[in-house]
Amino acid sequence: GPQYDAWLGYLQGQSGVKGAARKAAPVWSHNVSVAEDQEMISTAIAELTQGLEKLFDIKPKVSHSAASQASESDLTGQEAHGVWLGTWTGSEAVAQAFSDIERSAVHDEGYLIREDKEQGRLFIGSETPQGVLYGTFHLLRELVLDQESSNGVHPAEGRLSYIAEQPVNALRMINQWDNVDGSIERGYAGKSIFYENGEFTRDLGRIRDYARLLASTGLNAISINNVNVHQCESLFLTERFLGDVAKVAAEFRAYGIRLFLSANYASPIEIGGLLTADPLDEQVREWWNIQTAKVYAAIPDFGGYLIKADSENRPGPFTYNRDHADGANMLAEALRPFGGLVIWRCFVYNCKQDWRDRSTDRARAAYDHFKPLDGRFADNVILQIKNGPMDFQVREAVSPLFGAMEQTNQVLEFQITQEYTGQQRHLCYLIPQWKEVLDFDTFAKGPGSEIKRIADGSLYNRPYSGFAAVSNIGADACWTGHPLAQANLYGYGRLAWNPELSSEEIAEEWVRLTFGHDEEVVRLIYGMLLNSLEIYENYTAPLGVGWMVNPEHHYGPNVDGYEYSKWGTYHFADCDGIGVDRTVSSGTGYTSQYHRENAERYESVDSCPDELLLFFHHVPYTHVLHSGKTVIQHIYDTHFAGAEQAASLAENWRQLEGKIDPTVFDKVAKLQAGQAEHAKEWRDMINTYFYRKSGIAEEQGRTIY
Ligand code: BDP
Repeated sequence: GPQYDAWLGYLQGQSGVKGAARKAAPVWSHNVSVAEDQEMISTAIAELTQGLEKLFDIKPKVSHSAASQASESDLTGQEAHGVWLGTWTGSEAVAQAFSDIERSAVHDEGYLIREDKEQGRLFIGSETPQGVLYGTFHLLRELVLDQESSNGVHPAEGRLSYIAEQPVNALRMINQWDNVDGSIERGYAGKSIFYENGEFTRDLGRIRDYARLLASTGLNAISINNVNVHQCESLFLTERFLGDVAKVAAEFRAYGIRLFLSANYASPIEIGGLLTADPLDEQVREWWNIQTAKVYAAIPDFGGYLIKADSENRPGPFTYNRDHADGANMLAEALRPFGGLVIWRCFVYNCKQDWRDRSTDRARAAYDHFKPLDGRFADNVILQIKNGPMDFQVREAVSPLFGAMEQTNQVLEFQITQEYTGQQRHLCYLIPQWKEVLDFDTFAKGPGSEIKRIADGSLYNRPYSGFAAVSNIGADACWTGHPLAQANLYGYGRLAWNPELSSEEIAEEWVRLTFGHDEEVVRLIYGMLLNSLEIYENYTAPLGVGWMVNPEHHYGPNVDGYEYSKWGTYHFADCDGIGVDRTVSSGTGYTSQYHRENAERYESVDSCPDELLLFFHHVPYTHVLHSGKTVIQHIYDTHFAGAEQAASLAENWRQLEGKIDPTVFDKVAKLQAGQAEHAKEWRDMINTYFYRKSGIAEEQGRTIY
């Protein structure tokens, strides 16, 4: 169906009829020439022919020739129209289509595309087969977008003539939180596509289809099991499952995606029969060396281990009075001979500790744990840091660890799965949130030290860096539960490739690729996406304070759900005021974890931005925001507005009836109606709670309880 193909539907729409392109097929599209016999190049050819066929209803002729033959003489012959694709060393014809200067502008996964309209030729070239594959997906994307020529955004002429692309981030990874029993931690799109009932799936085709989607957005790495690794998944490192893991790795390899595994820190005990997992114990180190060698014997290009240790009841080096560097470096040593990486998560805090004093502010935890270790991690260790210090809230401050560790490799972790942002039942386009994080200036090396420059490794010139994110897909027919939640997966990949893309560009691309070019459809869905984050924020936890969700499953309003628990996620509302005092002068001192410019801005209630006020300060309900409203009136207003806006999202969608695939229409219509209802529940719970706490009436006399 149309939603299964996601953004790779090539305008086939609901009928699945080929050849929906309005423009004639370009002359070059009838022939494809290739000189290399390489798996990813074969993938590129298969994608190209399939895409051209779907879009133009033509069957391109593919000719394979030896590298030496596909040279200038070929190009001057009669059949000189066509696409040539290949690497600089593998295809002379491709290499010759670009100048030395042009070729030297891209490396590794970067690529060049040149369309020679006069001669009817098109070239896709790269240093690597992977680059050729990315170039091919780029070409196909442009061809689909190019079918729309009426507006100025995508001018018909010259759109293709010359393209040079280089990914900004080297590691562009996705994390599955799938368990071998077939469930997915924080999965809102059905069961796992990887596992069923304790075994690997036999449906490798679905995994391959997922690999296509990921590669088409430029992603190049995946970890295939939950960061909370239980004993059954620890066995992935052993003969019991390694053959299965290797088969999955092969599917991803064809699309240039490197496979990683989440590993259990206590594996030497759990599956190795040792009595300790002490990272400095010789036997333990040897166990990891041997086990890792076995993994590489099965999967020579294995990426490495993703580790959650000493966090939320997971084992780790603390048990042995060792620190995270000891733990990570032990694994780094086992992986180094094979070029593997340790990706060590910084989501570390004490989840069994109530609020005692400033030191127990959960927001402080990652920095307090890891900052002192800067410089101690092996060079093939990368720390994976969540975008914020708490946990993927709709609004929170950015993690102060970015910009705090000059001598440590870091990747930025986002959550595509909407754990705290409506669980793929509410519409919440997350790209604008991620953009704010990426554009945040840490001032680590003076102005211009944005998080995107730490994530891409350039600020500190780090050898490894990039993006990771928790996937939002499952066995659901449309992959993502809510069909429009596909935009978050697509956007994540595009942003990981190039963080300079705007939320608007990504949204428009996604809508056009997925739904075609009907201007009414594009305008409506685009608008819905771009407003959705603000709407969601309006009717949920106010002013950056976060949480207020039901414990455990995290769906739906519950203002005090976490208020008296040990998890460290508090709003401190009483009859006088609300918010967490994280200042140095009177609070937890968290603000001091930022560089001076930000520390000062957040420390003072006067300069703290409204949207984060309650993240940093405890204020009376009558405190006046920069907006001119009191905190309490802001809470009332945003919640009334948010519920109305959620209703209008549903209203907007209904206007699309008859204009898009009926199955998709119905599915989203139901979800949006549900969101509108649920938003009212949020509004009423939160407004009533704060009205009762504060006793302050709503200015306009609207009904609160
Ligand atoms: C939280 C989730 C939990 C994850 C944890 C993590 O609630 O299920 O295991 O993050 O990232 O958001 O490790």
